[in-house]
Amino acid sequence: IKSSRDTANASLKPNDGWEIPIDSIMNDLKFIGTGIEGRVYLGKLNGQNVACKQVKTEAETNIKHLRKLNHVNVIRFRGVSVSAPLFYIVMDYCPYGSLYDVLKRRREINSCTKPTQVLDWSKQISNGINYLHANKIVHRDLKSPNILIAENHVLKISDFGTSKQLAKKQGQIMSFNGTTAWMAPEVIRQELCSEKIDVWSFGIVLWEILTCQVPYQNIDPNAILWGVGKGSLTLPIPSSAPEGFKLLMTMCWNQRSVSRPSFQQIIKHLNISESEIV
Ligand code: ACK
Repeated sequence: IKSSRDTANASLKPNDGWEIPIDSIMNDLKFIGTGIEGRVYLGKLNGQNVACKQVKTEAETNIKHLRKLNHVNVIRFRGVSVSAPLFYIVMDYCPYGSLYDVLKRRREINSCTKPTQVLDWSKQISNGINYLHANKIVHRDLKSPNILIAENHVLKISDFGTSKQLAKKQGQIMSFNGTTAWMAPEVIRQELCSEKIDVWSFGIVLWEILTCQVPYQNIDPNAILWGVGKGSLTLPIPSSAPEGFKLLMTMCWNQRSVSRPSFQQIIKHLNISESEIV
């Protein structure tokens, strides 16, 4: 199992052919916000808007396994800028912020997502993660703040700082990453994990889109860890939701990770559910 961080020292020039001269982005950086991993800036590269995520060490700019990715629902990496003590990962800019922000705005005006949009968004997210899994990448921190919105309501999976490449044979990783409310029970219990941890998190994101609420909002994080880790706590499935979505959430929150659907199966399920919803 190799993560970008593990391989950094093995390569003398980790960013060969992938480096963006820091001067070409530095002149005009505007602060956008701070994520768990670091500050994000809006910059310009050859006249185009780009997002520049500041990371703490050069090792973190070694994102070799992410360079080849090319999918409409996955954020596109443009390169890295390395000029100690400043290190940036440069990617496409998404002007409409995160899915979390959009759902928050809806919550504030007591509005919610229409079923056709729930279907469209959940298909886009599944297509993006399915592509990552086909490339043996587990996201490990799938949640609405890490899903960005580009033009024409195109969703882009982002924040791969914690993603890991699965070992080819075993298909298992140890995962100490994640955000409490979106974490699968086996992550909480610190067991060996597979790509099915992203399926659990997808169920939480589907719930967020459907309800426009924050998952486990009034529950203490330690109580979430305890309850989900023991298998006694899941989110309340709204009774008014279309049956196809209810079933999908139940399947994603199966305690046994092997029994959760793959993203290929999720995409099929969403296609079948379409007739019920549209
Ligand atoms: O919710 P936001 O507006 O969307 O604020 C956070 C902040 O940076 C810290 O993560 C925003 N952000 C991250 N990556 C991008 C990107 N590629 N395009 C636009 N905004 C981004 C994120």
